[in-house]
Amino acid sequence: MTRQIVSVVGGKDAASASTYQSTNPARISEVVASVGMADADTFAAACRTAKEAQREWAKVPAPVRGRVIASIGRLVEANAESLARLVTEEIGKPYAEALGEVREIVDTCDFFLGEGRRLYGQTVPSEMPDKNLFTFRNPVGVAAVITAGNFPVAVPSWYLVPALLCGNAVVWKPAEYAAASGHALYRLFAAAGLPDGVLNVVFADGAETFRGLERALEEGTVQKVGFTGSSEVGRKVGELTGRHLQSACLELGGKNPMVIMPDADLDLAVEGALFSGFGTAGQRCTSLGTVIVHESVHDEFLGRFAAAVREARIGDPGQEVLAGPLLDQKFADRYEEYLTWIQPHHQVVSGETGRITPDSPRQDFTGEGGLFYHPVVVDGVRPDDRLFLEETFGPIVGVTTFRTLDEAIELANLPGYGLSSSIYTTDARNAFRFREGVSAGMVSVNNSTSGAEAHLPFGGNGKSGNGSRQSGMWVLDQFTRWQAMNWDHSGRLQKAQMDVADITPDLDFRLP
Ligand code: UN1
Repeated sequence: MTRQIVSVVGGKDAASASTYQSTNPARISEVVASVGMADADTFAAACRTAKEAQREWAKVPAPVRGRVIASIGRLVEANAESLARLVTEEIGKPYAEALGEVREIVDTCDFFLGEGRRLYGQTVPSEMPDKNLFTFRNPVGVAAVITAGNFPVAVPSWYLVPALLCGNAVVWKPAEYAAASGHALYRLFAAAGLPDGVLNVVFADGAETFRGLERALEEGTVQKVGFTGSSEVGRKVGELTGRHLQSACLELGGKNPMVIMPDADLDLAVEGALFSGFGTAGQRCTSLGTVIVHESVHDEFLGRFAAAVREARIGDPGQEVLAGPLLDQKFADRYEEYLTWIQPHHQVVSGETGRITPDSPRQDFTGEGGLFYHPVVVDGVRPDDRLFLEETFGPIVGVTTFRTLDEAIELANLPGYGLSSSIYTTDARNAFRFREGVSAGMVSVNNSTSGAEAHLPFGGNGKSGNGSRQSGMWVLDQFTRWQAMNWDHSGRLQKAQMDVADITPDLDFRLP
């Protein structure tokens, strides 16, 4: 029987305005969940409910909130297989990767459960006697979190877990095509004992969500927006929040470069390029965009890379495959558009392109009934090609060459994104020069562009984001506001900067 799911606001099922069918991209005729879709009114109402609930939640001592986060981690761990199976079923992520994704939620909980006992403020010396200065981290209030479906449970947890730990309430809008996974995660959070209304999940399309968010911002019920998705929508969210004097936490796309130096271990580089280019069917925001390989090792690298890609298994995500299908029909349609960017001056070195079908099989896999695509490597990409400049979410990797490291860094930065990057080299000087010059928020050395660990700052610059960072202690600045307090117990008005003791130095003093 098909799952029926609807938004949950204040602990209760909310009204739906229409229905969306979330399907299995490996077998598109299979409906994973029938999703009741809410409208802008429900979104705005959820924000009002969250605002009410937040007042009490903020009063719960942070160490106690930390215990709730600990329980969420335990519940996710105890349900890891069923959650991962659902992720595989709903978005076609290979099961091993889906399990890794679930692990990332547990890692996030492990990190933040301790933060409940830390969430440090400071005591700071005053310039006057009998006066004490302090800093406190206050919750921001209500966070509206809008997430993509390529990481339908891990990336949301990067927002939800720290936001809740810090004493905020959350209205979460997952991607429609990953609604069942989102709903399952919501239920695990709720089972940990979060009071009703502290976490709300709203299923709605982009337009209704945007209108609902606009209204909530006008009503003053949202103080922070977290958004993971395309640079295009990120700009709109940034504009909207900017009008309300807020800065959103934006995690956007990437055109992530991999530089291969002449001294690189080429087999290692091939392995890294294969995983970051085609793992998750190239649908991570950290997926490899362009390989920038030194001209002296270009032919050797390309030969080995093309061979590895030709051999890679694409297929049923329940099996041991490098990649399963694309996430959803709309991603398949967009990907087919990216394939039209291949120009006569390019060379496709990976074999077939396009959908895997009985007429265009891959080894013995015919891809019937699913959104399966051949992985594509395009050589001869030039700096003014769309393939070089724009994110191509899906299994396609460009290859270009360079002569000097400075040139490689310039090429790496040229598209104007700045999420992840990688360099393969055996010389520490190259690694550090690359780190210094590259615009990306994340740099890998002898490792792929994807697979960041859950407790390092995650985020990008330029078209990849507005400089906000998620994960680890850095995300605390997204979900708390610093408050400075001074307490004068001298019994008189001591004026800052004016009533300060002066110790007079002899500045003319010189040693003989
Ligand atoms: C994303 O695609 O939005 O670093 C996040 C990685 C993963 C997260 C990707 N840990 O590839």
